[in-house]
Amino acid sequence: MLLHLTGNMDRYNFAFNGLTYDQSQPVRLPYRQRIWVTLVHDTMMEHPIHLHGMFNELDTTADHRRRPLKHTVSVKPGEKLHYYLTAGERGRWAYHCHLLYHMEAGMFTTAEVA
Ligand SMILES: [Cu+2]
Repeated sequence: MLLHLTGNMDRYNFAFNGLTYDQSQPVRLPYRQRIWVTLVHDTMMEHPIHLHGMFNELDTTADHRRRPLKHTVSVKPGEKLHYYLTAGERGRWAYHCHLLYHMEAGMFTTAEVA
C-alpha cells in the first residue's frame, strides 16, 4: 500500500494521496493481512502519522532483523519509509497526522479493517 503525504504550503493544506478527509474514501485493509506500507513524504513539514488500533513494524535497520513497533511514525520532508502493518483489529480507525493543525488542514483519513 502506498500512502503519499501531500500538501500545499501556499494554501496551507495537507492530505493523503492528494485527498483531504472530505474527499477521501477509507483505506481498505483486509482483516489479519500483513501489509507492506510505503510512506512517501512530499511536503515541507515533518508529519507524525498515527494509525489508531494497530502497531506499525518499522523497517529501519540494514539487516531488517529489528523492527520497532510504533503507533505513530514520524516522517521527515523528502523521506520515504517502509513498514509492515498487520490489520488485526476489525472496524474503522482514524489514520492521521498527529499535529492537530495538519489534521484540521486535511491530513486525516480512516482505515477500514474487514
Ligand atoms: Cu503533519
